[in-house]
Amino acid sequence: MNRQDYLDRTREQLPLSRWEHTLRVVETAAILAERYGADKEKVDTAAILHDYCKFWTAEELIFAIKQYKLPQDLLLYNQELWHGPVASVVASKELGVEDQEILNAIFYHTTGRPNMSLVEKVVFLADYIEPARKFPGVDATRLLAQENLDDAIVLALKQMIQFLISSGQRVYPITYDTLNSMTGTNN
Ligand code: DGI
Ligand code: FE
Ligand code: FE
Ligand code: FE
Repeated sequence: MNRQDYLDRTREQLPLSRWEHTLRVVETAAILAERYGADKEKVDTAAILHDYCKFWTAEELIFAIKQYKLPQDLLLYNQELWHGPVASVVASKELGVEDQEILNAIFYHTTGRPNMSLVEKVVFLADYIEPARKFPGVDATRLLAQENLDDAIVLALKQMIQFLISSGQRVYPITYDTLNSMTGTNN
């Protein structure tokens, strides 16, 4: 499959508003890739496909998590965490994506993970700061994203975790692990 196939297939999966989000993530990710020297083609493919399964039903996502033997603990956390790992497997099995860095960027786009590659970091941050995102702290994150990729990701993770805690939601451990891995020990 070529780029146009990825775009066409993704558009078929998504309502218009989510498709437009995807296009904004593609654009934002391209700017970050340019700034930080990430592989543009990998970033582009991962950004196009990152929310491929966002509108699958909970039943479909649960079925896929079991069938493909994805981490079963995902099922104990927010449903928002399910679409990335499932999209990564679908990209591999149905869309012919073979590159592990692209597949990881899709898999971990919601949670992040310790030791993300440059491609993963760019997709993670682009998803958080694309121009239509409107939550407290997003502008500060956008500004930092122009200066330092890791600092911007750390701020994004802190804000995400604070939001989850303040709204009474569980935080998936990998999200904490990612923040810890990017924070000094202070001793
Ligand atoms: O799919 P998108 O809306 O574009 O963005 P996303 O895949 O990054 O999903 C973000 C949502 O996931 C956000 O509303 C917070 C929610 N979420 C729930 N539990 C967790 C979580 N995000 C992280 N990073 N970690 C969690 O444990
Ligand atoms: Fe997503
Ligand atoms: Fe995200
Ligand atoms: Fe997204």
